[in-house]
Amino acid sequence: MYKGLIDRYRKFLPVADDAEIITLNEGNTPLIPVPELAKAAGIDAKIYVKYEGLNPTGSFKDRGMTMAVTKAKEEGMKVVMCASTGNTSASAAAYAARAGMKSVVLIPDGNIALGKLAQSMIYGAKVVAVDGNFDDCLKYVRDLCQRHPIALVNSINPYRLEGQKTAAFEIVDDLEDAPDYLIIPVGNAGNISAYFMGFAQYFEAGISTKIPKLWGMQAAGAAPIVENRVFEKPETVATAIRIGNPASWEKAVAARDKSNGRIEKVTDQEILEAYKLIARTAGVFCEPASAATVAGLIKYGRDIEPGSTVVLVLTGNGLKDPDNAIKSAPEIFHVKNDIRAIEEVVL
Ligand code: AN7
Repeated sequence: MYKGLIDRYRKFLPVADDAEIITLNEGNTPLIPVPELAKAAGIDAKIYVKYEGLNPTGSFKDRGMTMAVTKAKEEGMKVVMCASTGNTSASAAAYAARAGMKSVVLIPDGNIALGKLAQSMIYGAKVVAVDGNFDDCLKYVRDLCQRHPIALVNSINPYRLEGQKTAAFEIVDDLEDAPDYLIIPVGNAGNISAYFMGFAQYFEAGISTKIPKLWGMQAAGAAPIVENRVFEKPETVATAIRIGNPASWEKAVAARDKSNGRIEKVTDQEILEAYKLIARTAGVFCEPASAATVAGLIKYGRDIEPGSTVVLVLTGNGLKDPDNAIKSAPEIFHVKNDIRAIEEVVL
């Protein structure tokens, strides 16, 4: 039976032999071929999506959280805390519940997707909605965790990246080598850094023959790395990556440069078009931040060498953000309770 990513990749992870593993059997997510996207982008490439929305709380954050909460528990902590644009808070709340610990989450008031808020609440987190943005929340969390015995579980916690790097392992294990390109959304910039670690470790262990070019995608209204400046007021429909001063900025730049990759921006309009495109052509529903990868493929795909293998990381499930889904596809037919009225709209 599959027992989660710590069990599967233990020899690559800093976990003590006798540690109590806090897991929801995260990881082992499908790599789905999407030839429809090659067609839409007009390129000759084998394209796959790594559908991280199928993790237990619906995002890639669970990979990091199984590690971070396992470690916090081992260290005897009773409370975990994070700042979040939504997914980290949902995951932290779930794994804390699993561990019998408390969780406190700081979120930017009014700027997280509905599903993520619902998750944090039902898993029993103390939800603190701050009149500020993610970057403000992270500043307060750093301060509080320094002054109180609370485990910080944002991705500045190094165990988070250790867990998240396993997604790179899974991709290589599935493809039997690394892809040529990996396209990934960039917010706080932890995940692109984690993928680089994972691909580099497998390459150094001789399991893969190359390290993919990492292409990070930021939203145009929250593109600090692309423009090399802090965004004081980040703004984007992709609230998951509405971050103006990423904590892992330097790590992400190193991942970009060492992999011969790039970090680019895509507009909200491009993100929303891509969000609909992948749902309608491939039958895959992801959240807007994840669709930034699809937008990036459409926008920059002409630079991909013909015959390449490309993986897009779809970091979060579309169900997280029902408001944007409904806004993006507003046509719905309201009819009378009557066969003729129904027949009229059906045909
Ligand atoms: C769906 O939950 O930062 O570049 O607080 O939820 O590693 O930050 C979420 C980030 C991409 C960006 N896609 O990853 C949070 C948070 C989705 C996300 C990202 C996030 P990083």
